[in-house]
Formats: sequence, structure tokens, C-alpha cells
Amino acid sequence: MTKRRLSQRQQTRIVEKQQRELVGAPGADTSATPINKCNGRVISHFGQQLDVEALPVDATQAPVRCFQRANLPALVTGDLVVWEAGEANTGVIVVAAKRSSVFGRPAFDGNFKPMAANIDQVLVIIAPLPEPFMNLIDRYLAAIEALGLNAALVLNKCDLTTELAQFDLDKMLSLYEACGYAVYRVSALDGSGFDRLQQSLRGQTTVLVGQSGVGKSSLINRLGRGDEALVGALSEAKAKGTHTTTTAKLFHLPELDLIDSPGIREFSLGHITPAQLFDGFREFRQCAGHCKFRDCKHRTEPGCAILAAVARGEIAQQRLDSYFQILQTIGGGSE
Ligand SMILES: Nc1nc2c(ncn2[C@@H]2O[C@H](COP(=O)(O)OP(=O)(O)OP(=O)(O)O)[C@@H](O)[C@H]2O)c(=O)[nH]1
Ligand SMILES: [Mg+2]
Ligand SMILES: [Zn+2]
Repeated sequence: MTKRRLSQRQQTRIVEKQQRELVGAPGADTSATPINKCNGRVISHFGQQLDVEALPVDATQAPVRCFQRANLPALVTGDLVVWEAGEANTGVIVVAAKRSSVFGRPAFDGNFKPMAANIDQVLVIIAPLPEPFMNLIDRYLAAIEALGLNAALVLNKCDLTTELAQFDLDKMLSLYEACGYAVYRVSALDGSGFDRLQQSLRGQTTVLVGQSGVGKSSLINRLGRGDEALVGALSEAKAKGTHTTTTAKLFHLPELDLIDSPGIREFSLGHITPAQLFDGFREFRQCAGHCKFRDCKHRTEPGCAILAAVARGEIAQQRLDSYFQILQTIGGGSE
């Protein structure tokens, strides 16, 4: 161990000390707080720099471009911080508050990479175009469940669906409704379906996730003034998104906060365990511990509670297939 590496206890003490410094935090010693220290929230980040808004929010104040002190963990959109003002609308983040929740996904190295903090729910957005994949939806839902967050599904671009396509989409979405997920069918283009959606967002901080081009930014614009987020056309050749949004960004809309996120190409679940994956399929949980064999793989074993639930129509075969497919990618499915 190098001299510079801190023990877990030392690290915990530093974090506790930093959190006591939070302006206005319970027990904070505000007498010692220099006048230029301010509470803030990270609203987006650009490489090494973060845009921070001062709290309480003043709509007339532009965000401050900040660096963060090197001893702080990587900060993300939604993080609550204390920052010190510098020159010309710049600053330095000196304290990071404890997160009440976090959403993220594994980076290329397989480690969990936070993307947004202090959020209440995650909306998984799909659309008739680009074509939705059930397995991708299931990956999102499993990741969201593993983080203990609420999830709901939004089918955007309902104005585009033909009767036949709508039938197929409804069939797929009804599987999720049967599992207890709320599903909203909307069009950011013509505004249909927004009343119910807006109701579910009120008073919450919600992250919008999904493939590039499904209309995450367009939904934010429809819920706001209309010019909040940059929107990009689908590629003509492949009807795929063009990765217009490049960084997670928080928007304050009347009575609700939304975090836009970049569309993704792949969503791996390298950071979750096979047990977490099982729990991430919420309709499986009722069967946990009810299989005849303790190490049941739920493939062909007699007395399998999962297979019995599939036979009774309580678990969709497509969801079980999806589970096996993901399980294999996290190293739990080899036989
Ligand atoms: N017909 C129709 N088109 C829509 C709707 N919502 C969005 N679009 C179009 O879909 C395309 C992609 O929209 P964006 O809002 O940029 O999609 P995004 O999910 O933010 O994409 P990324 O930022 O790349 O992840 C744009 O051409 C939008 O005009 C809708 O409800 N109906
Ligand atoms: Mg976007
Ligand atoms: Zn089983």
C-alpha cells in the first residue's frame, strides 16, 4: 500500500467532514463558512468541467462553470455540492453531498459509471422508429430495479404508428403493464397523451433514457417552452438516431425536473450480479425460493416455480427468454 493511499476510515472521515461543511446542512458550522461559499447543484458536465446552478434556484442567474477539487469523486448531473466562486462566472466545487439515489451504467471497463444523481424515477422511452427491442427495455428495467429506482415506459411518436404496428407495440407494452409498470403513449409532435404523463412527473426529478432518436429531447421540449433541448433528425439511410444529445442535462420545468440523457448504442449489465438480475425482473420475485431445487436454473427442472408461472401465463415467455439472454452476458448462464 502506498503512503498516499487513504484507509477506508480516513476516507469516511473526510467525507463526513466535507458534508458538515455543506452550507445549511444539519449541524453545519456556518460561522466558519466563508462568504463566497454557496450551495449548488450540478446541471450538466463537459469533460473536466461542470455547470453548477446556485441554490436556491434563481432563474435569472446563469450556471457557473466549475472545476472540482481533485479529492472529490466524479460528479454527475443532479449532484448537490458546495462551490466557491472564482473570477468571471467560474468556480470550484469543494464539497459533494451524499446522494439519495443514482442512475448509471457500466463504462467500457465494466465498472459502474453514474450518470445522474438524486433522482426519483427513470422513464424508458421507446418509439415505433427507431425500432424498439424488448431485450434493451429489459436491460434498462433490470438496471433501474437493481438501483432501487422507480421505472415507467413511454411510447413516443404515437402519431407515426399504423394500425398494425400499434397492435404489435400494444402487445409488447401490455407485458410490462402486467408486471406493474406504468406505460404512457404520447406524441411529442402533436402533444397527445401528455396529461397523464405530466401528472406522473409532477414534483419529481425524472431521468429520460432510451435509444438515440426516440425523442427524449423532443419530449422535454414539449413539456417545457419548446426550445430547451437540441433535437436531431434520424439518419435517412437507417432510420436511426444521430446521437444529438451528448451529455446528461437537468431542466427545471414548471413543477418538475427532467434530466435529458444521450441515447445509447448498447446497454450492458456487467455491474450487476445474477441474483440482482433475477430480482430485476420484478414478476419473478414471487417465485424466489419456491423452486423444488435450491440451485434451479429455471430451464427444464421439475418443480420449477418460474416455469410453472410461465405455464399459468403469469410470467411472459419473452421476459424469461430475455432474462436468459442477459444472464449469459453477465457470466451466469453457462451450462
Ligand atoms: N413523428 C414524430 N417525430 C418525433 C416525435 N418526437 C420526436 N420526433 C423526431 O425524432 C427525431 C429525434 O428526436 P430527438 O428528440 O432528438 O431524439 P433523442 O431521443 O433526444 O435522441 P438523442 O439525443 O440522439 O439520444 C427528431 O427528428 C424529432 O423531430 C414524435 O412524437 N413524432
Ligand atoms: Mg436528445
Ligand atoms: Zn426454477
